Amino acid sequence: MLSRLFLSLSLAFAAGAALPLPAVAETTVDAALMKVLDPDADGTVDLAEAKAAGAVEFKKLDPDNDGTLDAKELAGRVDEAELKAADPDNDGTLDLNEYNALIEKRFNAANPDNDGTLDEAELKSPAGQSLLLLIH
Ligand SMILES: [Ca+2]
Ligand SMILES: [Ca+2]
Ligand SMILES: [Ca+2]
Repeated sequence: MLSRLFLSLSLAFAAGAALPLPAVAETTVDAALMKVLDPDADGTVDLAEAKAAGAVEFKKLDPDNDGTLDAKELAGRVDEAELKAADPDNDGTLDLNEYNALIEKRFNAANPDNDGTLDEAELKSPAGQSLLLLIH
């Protein structure tokens, strides 16, 4: 009886894993998202598009409008070690230039074929999801 239950549970898990449902914290990469991130509608996101979207996101994350993002404002998107690495002037916050450099770093990590653009599959990869945290 127990093993039967276990078997049906395993089957349910296997079926669930086959569905193209994203995990909870992931950004869904769909037509609506691409419309925002891909204004030239060529089906991919290039670095300029990523930075443009990042500038919009930066503004959203900076409600006190002081031009920098601190650890609190970056919570859930940039962890402490990454913030340190992305903060060469060591003031504990990221300005837009530092934020852009971090976008570029994550963009390159998400672009293993090095073709200058991210397609939907690359945006869905873990590295792509990490970039989306900064630009959407
Ligand atoms: Ca594009
Ligand atoms: Ca800084
Ligand atoms: Ca690519």
